Amino acid sequence: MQDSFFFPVQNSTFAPTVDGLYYFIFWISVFFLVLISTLMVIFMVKYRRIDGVEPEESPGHNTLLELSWSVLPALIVLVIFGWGFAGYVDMRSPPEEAYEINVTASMWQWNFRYPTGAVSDELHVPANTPVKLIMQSQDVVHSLFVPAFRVKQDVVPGRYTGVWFEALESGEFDLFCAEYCGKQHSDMITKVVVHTTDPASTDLANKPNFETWMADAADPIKDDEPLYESGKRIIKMLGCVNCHTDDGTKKVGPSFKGTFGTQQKLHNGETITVDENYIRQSILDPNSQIRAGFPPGQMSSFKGIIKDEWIDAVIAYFKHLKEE
Ligand code: HEC
Ligand SMILES: [Cu+2]
Repeated sequence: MQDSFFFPVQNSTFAPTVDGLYYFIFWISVFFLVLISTLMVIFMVKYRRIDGVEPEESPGHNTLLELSWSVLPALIVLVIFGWGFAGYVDMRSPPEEAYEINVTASMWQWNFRYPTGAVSDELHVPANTPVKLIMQSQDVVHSLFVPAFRVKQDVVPGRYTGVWFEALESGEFDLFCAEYCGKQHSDMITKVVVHTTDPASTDLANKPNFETWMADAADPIKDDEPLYESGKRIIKMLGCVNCHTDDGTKKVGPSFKGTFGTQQKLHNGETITVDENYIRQSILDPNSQIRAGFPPGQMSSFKGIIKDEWIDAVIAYFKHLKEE
């Protein structure tokens, strides 16, 4: 698998069709650009006006030539249409047995939810398996774009949109938001991790196979460790760490370190205590209580994404950070 001059690696079953059609159009354009420009220059020189030479009478028209320069381009355009339409229909028709993943886009993050209950902020998919994404937006129009798969689809508030693909080889690939969605639009870059499905193997990128990853992600609360460790895993898994730190430094949002039990000022002048309920509400309805000094509307709700037990674990982690 190699990237080419125009394209990143081809890592989905769509990629050869998309690239093939692109190159077809590209080389036809190059051919006509050269043909037409060259003829133009030749004719300009050959038929230039020369003093004392009278223009010859026009020979009339050439039926064969005129028919062919109308019919040939029409045929080429039809080929392009047929090729593109077949590819489009294929891309719009996910196989029935496709593995379904729910996608939520919001300003400015992705959340991926799997049939097992697992949640992640990077997209994890099995190799050589059709995968269908069922996508919705919590706020504005976003667009999911995976260059290596050659798929791009808008994610719109108030309705589901879908896209499907079948990844070929395991590895990590870029996933972008391709619709300008506000100030931190560029934060919506994340990864697609393609896992092998071979239970006996960990692949080149040294990632666990899909089932192993899934088993771990579906149940982030491990019985054999303190609850706060699970909380730490969960804030990574959900991408909270893109905006919050646990070392006291301020990022997009306040650091989690040392805030539990303290009194803090809100945007509206009120003073609150950072306790279990405040944390829970901040996660489920972040805009109901905005910390003074932080812009509202940055964090989107994790309602329906985070589970109650996971919130417990996150709270345990807040308490642990207080003691540390
Ligand atoms: C896109 C950035 C972003 C992400 C992702 C994000 N937050 Fe926030 N968060 C903020 C901002 C900004 C604030 C401060 C404004 C406010 O209170 O809404 C905040 C406030 C909070 C607060 C209140 C903290 C305090 O000291 O007042 C908690 C608790 C919190 N977030 C938890 C989480 C958890 C848990 C996650 C992951 C499940 C998460 N956040 C993901 C940006 C983010
Ligand atoms: Cu976006």
